[in-house]
Amino acid sequence: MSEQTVRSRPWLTTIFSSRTELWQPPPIPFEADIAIKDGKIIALLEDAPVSSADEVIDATNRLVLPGGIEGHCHIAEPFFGGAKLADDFRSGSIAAACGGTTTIIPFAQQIPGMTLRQALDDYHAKATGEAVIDYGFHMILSNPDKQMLGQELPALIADGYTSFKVYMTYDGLRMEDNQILDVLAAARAHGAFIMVHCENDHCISWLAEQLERKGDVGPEKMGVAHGPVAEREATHRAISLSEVVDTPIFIVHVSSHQAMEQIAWARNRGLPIHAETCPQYLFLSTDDFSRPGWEGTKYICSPPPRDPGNADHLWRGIQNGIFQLVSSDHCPYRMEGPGGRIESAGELHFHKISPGLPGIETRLPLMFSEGVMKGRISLQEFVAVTATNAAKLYGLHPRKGTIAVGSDADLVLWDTEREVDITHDMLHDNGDYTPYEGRHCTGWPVLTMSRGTVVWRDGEVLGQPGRGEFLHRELSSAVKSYAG
Ligand code: DUC
Ligand code: ZN
Ligand code: ZN
Repeated sequence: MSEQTVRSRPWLTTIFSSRTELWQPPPIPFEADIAIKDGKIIALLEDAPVSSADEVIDATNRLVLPGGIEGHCHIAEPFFGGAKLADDFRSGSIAAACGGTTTIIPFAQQIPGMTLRQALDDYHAKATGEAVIDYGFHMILSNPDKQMLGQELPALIADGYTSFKVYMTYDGLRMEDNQILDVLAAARAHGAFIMVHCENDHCISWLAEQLERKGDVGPEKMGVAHGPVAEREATHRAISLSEVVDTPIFIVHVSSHQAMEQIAWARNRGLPIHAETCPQYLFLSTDDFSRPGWEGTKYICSPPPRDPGNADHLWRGIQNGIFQLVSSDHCPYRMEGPGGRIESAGELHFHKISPGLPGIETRLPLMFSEGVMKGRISLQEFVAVTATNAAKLYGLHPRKGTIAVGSDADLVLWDTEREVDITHDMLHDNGDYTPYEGRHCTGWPVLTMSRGTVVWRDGEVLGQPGRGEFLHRELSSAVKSYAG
């Protein structure tokens, strides 16, 4: 039994009521002390009796916010192209915690031939004893047969795995429209929330072939083969499939304003379409591909960053509520060494480079600095798109994503005045670069607490591997509210 108080008076503490529903304006920030017992918040007090606490954490001059929830990250997956993913659950969860994130929901990828349960067992074995913060899993579906959709899927939902991802591209993972319809019908029947990677596979492979014939395969051609039209078309198709079945979906990593416009169109028609964008589409652009040699390949992900100017549209999408989340799509590699991107690609060819960028630790600081500090979004919007909405959409609210009595004490203290130039040396993932090298941030998380335990403080990692717990998740708020 332990009792703690985060004493922030007379400084700012942000409280979000556990009754706040998605997209309602969140309450205003106010000052309070936060009393914590056994990892839970037990009181929000004007003046806590600090003498009775085992530990008092001084939050003077700090902003106290709910810990971030990372709803889109790739950790310890077996493959993505030829290179090896750099992070396991220890390094990935430590990097997340150091960047102010207290919950991660990575993907568990079903290798063809495996049952969903076998795939999950595999990921549990990888996470157990390693994760320093709490975690859940979204399951990637690749083989939607009757047995899986009729029996495995409902059993998994009952066990707390309530969100599933399908791909419209990538050999070995891609589903045809009829298969996606089957998945959506099963989701509707059993309450699953389906996340969709929207890119038109045929457009991509056709365009890539044209470029290859001409030998025009530099990193910048990623943006041509995976052009906005391929994303826009697939986004519209996913929306249509959702409409046919009449069930909510979540569109992951929206990169282009063209795809965003499809989502805005759908939402204006009252369709239950939810979506995220990612820092790489807000802070990087096609210009980054023209960096010399292998440098340009550091920005290859799928879908890729778009033209300069596209990001302004996406910011408006965040401001207007078209996007409910900003997630990292953390997919870390090493450039150098065995299993690295250079060795596995063998040549500078946009389609031989394993797609993906690291970003689990920089997501919150970049969004805080460029979003809140530059006045693009309010503090409440920042918390909503990085934590609260993820908790709701992924069935963790009000246990996570809020500072409220009864919620887990997953808190982050921010130094809003800290000036930081990002370098990979200061980060904690197991890759060997950051696409944000040299970028300046104002504001940085200086203490991260997970269920009352400080896991990151003033530059020191304190969380013990294995202390992170698996989270059984409820149905998505999107599914519950749509079912009425
Ligand atoms: N795109 C994905 O869909 N997943 C991982 C990395 C990437 O670039
Ligand atoms: Zn994807
Ligand atoms: Zn991804």
